Amino acid sequence: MSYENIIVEVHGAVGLIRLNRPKALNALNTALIRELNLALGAFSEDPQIGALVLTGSEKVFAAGADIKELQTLTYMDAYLGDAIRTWERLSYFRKPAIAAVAGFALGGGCELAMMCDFILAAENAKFGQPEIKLGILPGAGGTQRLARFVGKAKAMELCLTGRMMDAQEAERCGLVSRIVPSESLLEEALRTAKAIASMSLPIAMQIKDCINSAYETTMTEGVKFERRNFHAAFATQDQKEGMAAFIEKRPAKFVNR
Ligand code: CO8
Repeated sequence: MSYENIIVEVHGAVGLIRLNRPKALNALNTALIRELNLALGAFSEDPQIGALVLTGSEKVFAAGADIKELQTLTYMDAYLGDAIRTWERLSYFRKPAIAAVAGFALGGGCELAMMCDFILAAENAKFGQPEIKLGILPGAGGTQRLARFVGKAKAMELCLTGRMMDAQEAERCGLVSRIVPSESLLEEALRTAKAIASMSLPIAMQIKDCINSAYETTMTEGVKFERRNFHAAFATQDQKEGMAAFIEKRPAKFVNR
C-alpha cells in the first residue's frame, strides 16, 4: 500500500505512522485522515503488531485540521457529511498507541495526539487548541479530552485564549507522560512501544480498556470492570507463563505476542 500523506513503517512488533505533509506543517486533510485510518486498520489486523507509534516530523506533529480545506465548509456539508466522524478511528484502535510529539501539536493535531494512550513530548513540543482564533471550536474531542487530561481551569484557559503551552507546562499539567530530548524522541518512543509490544497483547488491551473506562464510568463500576478483567487474565496462557518465568528467574516469553 502506498501513501501520499503519511509514511508507514514496521519496526519489529511496532507499527510506526509518520504524518507527512511537510509543506502544510502536516495539516490534517481528508486524504491524510483516510490514509491514517487505512494504516490503522492494517496494523489492527496484523497479528505481528503489538503497539503503535504516531509521530510527525522534528518540526511539527500537526498544525491542526487543514484550514484551507475547512474554509469553504458549510453547515450543511458538515452536518450531512458528519464532519469529523472519521477522525475518531484512532480512538478506537485497540492496541497500545503512543503519540511522539515534536514541534507543534495544534487543534486537530493536539486532538489526534490525545486519542493515543499517552504522549511522549520532545523538548520543542508545543500544544494548543487555537480554534477560537479561527472563529471555531475544537471539533475532534479537544474540549472533552483536554479537560480530562489537564483539568477544567487549564482546559478553559487554553481553549478560550488559544495560547500554546510548551513541553514543560504540558508535562506539569499531565498532558504528556514524559519529555524526551528532541534528538532521541523517535528512538525513545519506539523503545517504549517495543517494550509494551513484548508483553501479552490481550493483557495490554485489557489495561487500556480499564484505564479508559476510568474516564467513562463511576469508581464502583470501574473497579468492578477492572476486577472482571483481572479474573479473565487467569484464563490466559500468558498469566501462566509470566508467573512461571518470575519463579524460574527467567525472562517471560508470552504466547500472545
Ligand atoms: N492548515 C492549512 N495550512 C496550514 C496550517 C493549517 N492548519 N498550518 C500551517 N499551514 C501552512 C501555512 O498556510 C503555510 O503555507 P504556505 O507556505 O503555502 O503559506 C505553511 O503551512 C507554513 O505555515 P506558516 O508560514 O504559518 O509557519 P510558521 O512557522 O510561521 O507558523 C504555526 C507555524 C504557528 C503552526 C502556524 O502555521 C499556525 O498558526 N497554523 C495554524 C494552526 C491552527 O490554527 N490550527 C487549528 C486548525 S483548526 C482545527 O484543527 C480544528 C480541528 C477540528 C477537526 C475538523 C475536521 C473537519
